[in-house]
Amino acid sequence: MATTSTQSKSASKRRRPAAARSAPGGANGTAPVRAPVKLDGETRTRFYRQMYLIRRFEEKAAEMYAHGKIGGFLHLYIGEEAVAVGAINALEERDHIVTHYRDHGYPLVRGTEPKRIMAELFGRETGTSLGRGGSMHICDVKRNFWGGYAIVGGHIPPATGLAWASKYLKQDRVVLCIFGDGATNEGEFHEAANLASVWKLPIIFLIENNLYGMGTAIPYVSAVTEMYKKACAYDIPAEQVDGMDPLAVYGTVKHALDHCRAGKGPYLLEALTFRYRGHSMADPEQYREKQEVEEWRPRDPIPTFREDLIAAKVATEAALKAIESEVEQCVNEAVEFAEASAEPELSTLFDHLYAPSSIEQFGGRIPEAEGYAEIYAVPDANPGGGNNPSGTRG
Ligand SMILES: Cc1ncc(C[n+]2csc(CCOP(=O)(O)OP(=O)(O)O)c2C)c(N)n1
Ligand SMILES: [Mg+2]
Repeated sequence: MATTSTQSKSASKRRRPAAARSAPGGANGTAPVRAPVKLDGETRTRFYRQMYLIRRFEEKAAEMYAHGKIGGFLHLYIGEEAVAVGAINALEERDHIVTHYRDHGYPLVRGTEPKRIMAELFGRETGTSLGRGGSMHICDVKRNFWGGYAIVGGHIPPATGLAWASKYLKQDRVVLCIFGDGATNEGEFHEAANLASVWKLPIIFLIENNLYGMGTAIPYVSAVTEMYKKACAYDIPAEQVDGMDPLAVYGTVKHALDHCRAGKGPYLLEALTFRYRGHSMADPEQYREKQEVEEWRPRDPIPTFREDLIAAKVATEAALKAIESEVEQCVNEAVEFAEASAEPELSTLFDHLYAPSSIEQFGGRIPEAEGYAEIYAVPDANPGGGNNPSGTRG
């Protein structure tokens, strides 16, 4: 129905796009919705623990941010946990993961120690990036988790390059490249999707459609509001999947992996999900009604999956409570570890900027380090505390 005034048009755009909220469609909207896979009770209970770990880890991180213990940006994944758990459990260890800045959940599922991720958020030398990256740049190369990129869409071309390397070297490794709905409006996405299709690269483009890019609802910035439809421009098969159901995500990613491993080229998935918190800790959420967030509460993947486990007699209430208190302890220990860890020494500021081969090219010296002390005053404390000292937005 046509809108009659600017005001009503704005209001309708703020509401969730009806088309994107309907039942997930199949490959390019034509195939039937994929039936959820059946997994044994132990695996499903493990999925629950992983989702609960992400949730409690991030709730604790938010608390630490409020106390000024974590600086810079902090983008929470609360509400989207089923996507990471379903997708990453479907992968083999040799497969690669490349993602955006909302990145604490993926390494938690991949097996990175929670205390090293928390230490990274605290900017400590025991962190996953030795305290130099912070929240948006968690990485764990040993587990083929390549991070954590802050530039929207910027990681899609390098992820596609990894897929090209895998094909060229005949490694049978698939790349899982994760990004938001907003990133699909960036040129990098289109350029990478095009070449991935032309070269039949083993890459899964996994879009987390949480309805917003920062404070902008999808219809304001995207002519196509159902993300999976963008794949047809590059002849890439695509599906929507319920991103609040880890089993649905798992099954769909497995299917996409089979497609990639068979040499048929890329696959694109759109996980329909929702973030219950603001875009980042600095977001006052003025662009959406509280009611919209409440409407999504019944679909929260954690209590719903918990209820399912009990109803199916996969786990008892007591068993799940035991898991929850073990996770609680694990998160508290992560904070204790981070607090007890040292900040990186100032004298190491220029370490790890270049690969060893590049340093050799510079005659064993780091160019940026030259004359540093004379040019810059050495900061004696963190002036910004837990808030964004640069004043930039992101
Ligand atoms: C190239 C670029 N433009 C703008 C920004 C600022 N920015 C940070 S996150 C974000 C929203 C991205 O939304 P989406 O891709 O949907 O991911 P979500 O945050 O919803 O998970 C924007 C615009 C940026 N980091 N990089
Ligand atoms: Mg988004």
